[in-house]
Amino acid sequence: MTDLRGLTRRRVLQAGGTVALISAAGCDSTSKSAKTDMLTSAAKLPEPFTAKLPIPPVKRPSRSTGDTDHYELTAREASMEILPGLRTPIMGYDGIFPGPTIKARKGRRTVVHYRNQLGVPTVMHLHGGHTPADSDGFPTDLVLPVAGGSGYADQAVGGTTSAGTRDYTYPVNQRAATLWYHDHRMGFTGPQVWRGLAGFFLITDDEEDELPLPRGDRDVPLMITDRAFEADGALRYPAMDPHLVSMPGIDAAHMNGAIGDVILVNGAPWPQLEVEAVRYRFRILNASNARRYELTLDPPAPLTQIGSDQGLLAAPVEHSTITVAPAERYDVIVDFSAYPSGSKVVLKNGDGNVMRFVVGRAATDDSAIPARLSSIEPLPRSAATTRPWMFRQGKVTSMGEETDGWIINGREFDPQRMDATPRLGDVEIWRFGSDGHHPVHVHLSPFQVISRNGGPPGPGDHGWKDTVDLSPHELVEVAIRFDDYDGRYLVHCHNLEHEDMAMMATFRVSR
Ligand SMILES: [Cu+2]
Repeated sequence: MTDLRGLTRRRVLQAGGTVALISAAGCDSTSKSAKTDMLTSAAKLPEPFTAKLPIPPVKRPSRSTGDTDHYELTAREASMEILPGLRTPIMGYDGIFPGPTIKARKGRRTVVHYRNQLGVPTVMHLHGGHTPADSDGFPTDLVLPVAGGSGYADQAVGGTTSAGTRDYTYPVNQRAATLWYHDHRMGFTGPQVWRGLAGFFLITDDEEDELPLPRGDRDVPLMITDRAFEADGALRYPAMDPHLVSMPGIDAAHMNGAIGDVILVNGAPWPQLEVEAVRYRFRILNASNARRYELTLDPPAPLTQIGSDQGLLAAPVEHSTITVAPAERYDVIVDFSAYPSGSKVVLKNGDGNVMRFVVGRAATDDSAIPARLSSIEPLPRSAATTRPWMFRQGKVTSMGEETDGWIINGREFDPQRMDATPRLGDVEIWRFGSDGHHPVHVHLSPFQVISRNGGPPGPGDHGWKDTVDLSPHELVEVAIRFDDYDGRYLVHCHNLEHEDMAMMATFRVSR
């Protein structure tokens, strides 16, 4: 990784506090095999299904003009009760986790006037947004802390700095979809999202409004994350630099990704939701740093998928299990009228719990799942340009020294290097290969999966996607069109610990 602030490892060691972590991890050149030990909590954990499912508040615009909605959003420190009787310090958009939900309408511009009241640089990225480059949140386009941020200016390698505030402009010229916004600071995205910097950004449009899908209280966003907690309620994350000042990364034992032993939905541990015996729409987002989920209902019922990362599918797809990799979204309908009143239905992750639904009385339900949801224009399956992107473990440079990390096409992230230069308006075929589990995310443009390991796309590959899950030694081909905006964007692994240890690459769309 590019040196941050020119600090050497020795100077960080002299700074104290992080010595044990570094000597136990960063200097351990024998750790050939990347493994992830689950982070276990020291805090007393609640019984499952004792918390009520929170619904993140919907943010109100500070003002709306003819075609634009303006929002004021502040990242700041706060504390919240996640585990009963304990306070957890967080970094939160508007001081809450998840951050407030922003609801946007296709065709109406959204401007977020963002303010960074934290003590460290941040970068806001709208995941899944079709966004001009200067508002996309490139990892070194840093929003410095409002107070005393100048010391971080030299971390903006190949990027820009904003002193305390920055306006992000989203044209929202895209179809209805479940997007989310989160931090994207180079080298520190993992710990800063872990501490709470993530929220929903929901786009609606006329096409979706015309469908008889469940709405109102029966349209429920579910942000699933895993975390671990110290005895005092603080979040446990073994960052190389616990103050997130200069040395990026996580200790070597967790370089495969931070996995916690507590599953949170909308910020609450294994919560419960009382539902009526009708159809519900759940917008499932895996906002975890590294954990993938195998979701089923117990007792069994179908999870009828109506949408993916980038909105409605052409037609519904019934699943008994869905595999959701980090940053992926699954929009599903569950019909609770299939269960007797009083049933307790658990959303399981393999053998583990995620949350529980308690089915109440029958109620009027005028919703339906149309056989045809949307029309999806297929992108051409052949294109002039095919690009390979190989994701694997490899040596990277951190603070001037070689260490284990994650690389793409044999190289670590360099924000000043262009790794690909697609032409505006072109369709290209991108071929993603992997040595392990890597959820691959492309900024700017949605894509269509056209093959998996030479065969047809997988059960989770339908529709327009922006993140695709690769299992070990897989090869996935996608077709992608670079529309509307030129400039510099990212392709990267959305396992946040991989991302922080250099598994990103840059492409520039040119006219
Ligand atoms: Cu990865």
